[in-house]
Amino acid sequence: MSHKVLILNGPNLNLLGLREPEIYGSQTLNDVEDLCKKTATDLDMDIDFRQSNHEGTLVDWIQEARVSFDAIIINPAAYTHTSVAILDALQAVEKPVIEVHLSNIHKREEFRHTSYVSKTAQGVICGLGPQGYELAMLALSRLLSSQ
Ligand code: CA2
Repeated sequence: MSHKVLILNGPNLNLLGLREPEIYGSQTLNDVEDLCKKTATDLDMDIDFRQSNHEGTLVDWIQEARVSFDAIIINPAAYTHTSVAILDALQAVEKPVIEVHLSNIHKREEFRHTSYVSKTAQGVICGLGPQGYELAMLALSRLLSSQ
């Protein structure tokens, strides 16, 4: 049976490809979704790709994963560096989590070097652009198949 993976994107990622291409590249969030859908077909994975600008919505979606998904891939965007609520929700789910960032947060401002989400993530991928989502899906596919 194919594994069900929830892919979540945090605030302002809906602007991807439309602003700041020097940091985040020229691909839009729709392009990233298309890449994930293609990868899901290759891996026989069932994905649900979502974006919200609201912390509470992201928390609600993470809680949904407790019964409806096998794992989560999350780019929490700015909430990475601020949100104990998202960390608590991810810890409560007790499913594998992979954290993804398009940019290399460690090469950027000091405040981006800290991630609350990393405290609960199985793995963290950053700096590889949209390919990071693809690699996270591959890693989860292997992990879930070996469980
Ligand atoms: O590199 C990443 O993926 C980030 O999660 C992106 C966040 C940032 O706050 C994190 O530190 C690193 C920002 C997402 C906002 O994306 C935009 C895209 C285009 C234009 C403006 C914002």
